[in-house]
Amino acid sequence: MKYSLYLFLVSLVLGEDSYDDYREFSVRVHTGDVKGAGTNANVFLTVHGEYGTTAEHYLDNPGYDDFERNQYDVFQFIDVNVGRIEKIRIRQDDSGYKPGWFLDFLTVEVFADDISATFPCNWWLASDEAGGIDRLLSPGQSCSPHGEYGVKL
Ligand SMILES: [Ca+2]
Ligand SMILES: [Ca+2]
Repeated sequence: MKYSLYLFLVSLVLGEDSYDDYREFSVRVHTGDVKGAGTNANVFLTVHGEYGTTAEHYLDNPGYDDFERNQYDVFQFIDVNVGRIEKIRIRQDDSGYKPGWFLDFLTVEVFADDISATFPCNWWLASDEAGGIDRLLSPGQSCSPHGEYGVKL
């Protein structure tokens, strides 16, 4: 697995003590099933947790048309161990044709620590919709201006 190799290389650079401070994050995204939901804009995710914050990660499966209507997409990246997930920043760069994106939900998981956080956005990330293209969300928090959806905090 390429991520195992990556972890190995990280461990060589940082030393064994630091190896344990890195985690593989798995991100599962469902684009909504409404007209125009899909996007070809570039999408970026940052994870904020109890111990710190990841870099901003470009969510892309190369050669694949991500973020299309009613489609599930899965992404993985390695970054620092942030512990319990407290917030995410999700944004798109408004590029491409009809870049508005209807994000149904997004789940971030760290399998190694049995950590999972779901963000039931249920709304547009679009420059012409409430909230715009750049959102900071807590677990269970909807993006919708029409009120909560899913898990109540
Ligand atoms: Ca796309
Ligand atoms: Ca669109």
